[in-house]
Amino acid sequence: MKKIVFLLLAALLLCSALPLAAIAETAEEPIHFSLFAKTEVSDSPWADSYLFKKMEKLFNVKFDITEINSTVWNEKVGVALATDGYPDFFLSSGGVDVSVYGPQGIIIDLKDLITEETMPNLYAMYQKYPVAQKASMSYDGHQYCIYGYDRTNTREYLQSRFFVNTQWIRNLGMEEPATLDEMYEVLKAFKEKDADLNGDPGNEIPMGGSFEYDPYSLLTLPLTAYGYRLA
Ligand SMILES: [Ca+2]
Repeated sequence: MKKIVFLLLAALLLCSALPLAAIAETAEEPIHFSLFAKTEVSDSPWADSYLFKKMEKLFNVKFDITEINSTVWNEKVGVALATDGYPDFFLSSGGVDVSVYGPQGIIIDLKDLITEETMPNLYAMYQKYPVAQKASMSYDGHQYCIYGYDRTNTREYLQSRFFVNTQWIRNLGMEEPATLDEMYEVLKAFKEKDADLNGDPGNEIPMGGSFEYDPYSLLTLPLTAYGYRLA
């Protein structure tokens, strides 16, 4: 039975350069790997991506990519798995039920294959962030996929954010607010005092935004202080 591996894009970057580099030194013709990639209508071709071009050049491999739209992904993958017409890899986020196809032996267990020798970069990442490997483990204790691990602060995902005029704060002899209460006092001072020092205490608008569109809403912004996430 043909064996396949299910993995994510980010994980591809983490795979070891050493074994494949060794291949690149000895093989004249590139080794082909077939790949099903889950796509959205707005996606540009995977084959044109920097990532795949970089890997093909570095490791003398060629990815034969079949792009499958997310709307028909489950159907196409289901048929492929039922007919042995599946590729070497799947590239998607949770698009294949590894808990079903793993125990059947269709998707191979990577746990013992990820070693310091075979995949030093991924191995080192797992040593540093064990949760990254735990998140990729199946309920049966095997690892049928490699999930990416993004440690970006969720606040950095915000589409929009508010800014405060620190010059006005300095003009009023105040400190930059670190709490909602302090924020309230600063905005109140902006409203009541001459923050821009033009002699008119009534021309400042303390805060601007919208009440209609969530990411810019003045109502939801303070909620981020309590963990509410603006997407
Ligand atoms: Ca003023």
